[in-house]
Amino acid sequence: MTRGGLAAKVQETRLWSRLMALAAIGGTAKGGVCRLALTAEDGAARVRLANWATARGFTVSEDAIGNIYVRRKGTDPTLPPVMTGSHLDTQPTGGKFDGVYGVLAGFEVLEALEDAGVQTRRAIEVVGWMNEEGARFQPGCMGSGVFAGAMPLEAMRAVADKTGATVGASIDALPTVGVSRDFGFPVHAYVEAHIEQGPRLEAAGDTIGIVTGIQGARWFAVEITGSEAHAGTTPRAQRKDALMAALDGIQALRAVMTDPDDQVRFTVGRMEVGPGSPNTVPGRVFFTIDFRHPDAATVQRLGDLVAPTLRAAAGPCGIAITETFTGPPVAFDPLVIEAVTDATKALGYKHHALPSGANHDAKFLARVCPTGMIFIPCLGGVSHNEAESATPEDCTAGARVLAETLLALAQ
Ligand code: HGY
Ligand code: MN
Ligand code: MN
Ligand code: MN
Repeated sequence: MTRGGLAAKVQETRLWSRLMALAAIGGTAKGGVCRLALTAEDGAARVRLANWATARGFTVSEDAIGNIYVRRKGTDPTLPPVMTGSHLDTQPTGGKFDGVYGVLAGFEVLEALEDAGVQTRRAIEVVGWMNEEGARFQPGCMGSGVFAGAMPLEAMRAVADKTGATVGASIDALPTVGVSRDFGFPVHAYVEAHIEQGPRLEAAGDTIGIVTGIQGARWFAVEITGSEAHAGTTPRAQRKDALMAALDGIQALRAVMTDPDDQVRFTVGRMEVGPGSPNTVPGRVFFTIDFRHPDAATVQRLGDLVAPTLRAAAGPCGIAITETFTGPPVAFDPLVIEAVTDATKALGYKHHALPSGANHDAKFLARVCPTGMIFIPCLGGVSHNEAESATPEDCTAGARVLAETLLALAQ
C-alpha cells in the first residue's frame, strides 16, 4: 500500500459519530461525560465497542482485570501483535475525548484496514484499559499496570471504592463482552493516541504532538485520626482536630512543592471530613495527594518528603500515609517515536515533540514493549473538565497518523 493510502481510508464522519455515540453513554447535562470505571455506563460502552467490533469480524476478548481487546488478525499468528488503545473510563467531570479518543482512533484504523483490504503480518489489537483514571478505584492505570506486571492482579481486584464495592466484584458484575484471555503475552509495539490535555499544541498551531515520554507521578492516600469534641466547649489545648492537622500538613507541603520554573504539580484532589457536623471538632480526615515532576531524582526527593512533612504537622493526631501509585518518568522508544514522526511528515501535519504531563496507560506498556504516543490538540488544553473539546479534523489527523504508524509497525 502506498504511503498515505491507509490514512486516506480513515473516515472522519465514522470516527466522529462513534465518538459522539460513546460520549452519550454517561453524558452529562453540561456536555461532559461521567463514566467511572466498572460502572453500568462503563459496561455499556464496552458492550457498544464489542458490538461494533463483531459487526466488522474482529474478535473481542477480555482479561481478569477487565481490559477489553479488539483484535484484527494478521497473516502470521505466531508473531506478537502490535497494540494501540487507551481507556473508556472517565473522570467524574470528564470530557468526550480523554481516553475514548485513543480507543476509537485505534478502532477506526482497524476499519480502514478492512475497507482497504490490507493484510498485515502482525495482528493489531485495540485495547480499552480498565480504570486508567483512578477516580473511583485507586490507583489509576490499574488495567495496564496489571497487564505489565507492575500491579498484582489479586490485590488490584480486592481494591474497593468508597461504598466498599471491589474491582473484582464490579468486573464480574459487568456484561461479558468477549472470550477470556490471559495477559502478559508478548507485544511487538504499542502506540496510544490521546488528546494532549495541555495547551502546547494549540499555542504552537500544531496538529500532531510526537510524545517523547511521560513525567513521573506519585499518589498518596492520607488518613488523619483525631477525636470528635464539642465545638463550643473544647479548649484548643484539648483538641485533636484532624482537619487542622490536615490543613497544617498540606500548607507545609505547599512550601516544599514549589519551584521557580513551575514544573512541580501538587494536587489535593479529594478530601473527606468526618463526622461532617458544623459543631463537632473533626475526628477523621481522608485526603489524596497527586505529585508529579519530569525529573526522576526530583520525583524521588520531593515525594520522599511527603510523609515526614505530614507527620510533623499531625500534632496530637494519628496519621496513616499510603503511597498508592508510584510511576517514575518514562522515556518512549526512539524507534516508535521515529515511526510516528515519519508518518506525521509523510502526511504533512504540522507537529512538534513534547513530553506528556498527564499519565497514560502507555507508561506501563513502555515496561513491556517499545511504546510511543500521538497527541492531538484540545481546546485551551482543558481536560478533566466537562468543557473538554477537540475538533473532528484534529481527531481525524491523529487517527491518520496512527494508521500509518501501526501499518509500518505491523508489516
Ligand atoms: O491523571 C492523569 O494524568 C490521567 O489523565 N488520568
Ligand atoms: Mn486519559
Ligand atoms: Mn484522564
Ligand atoms: Mn491514558
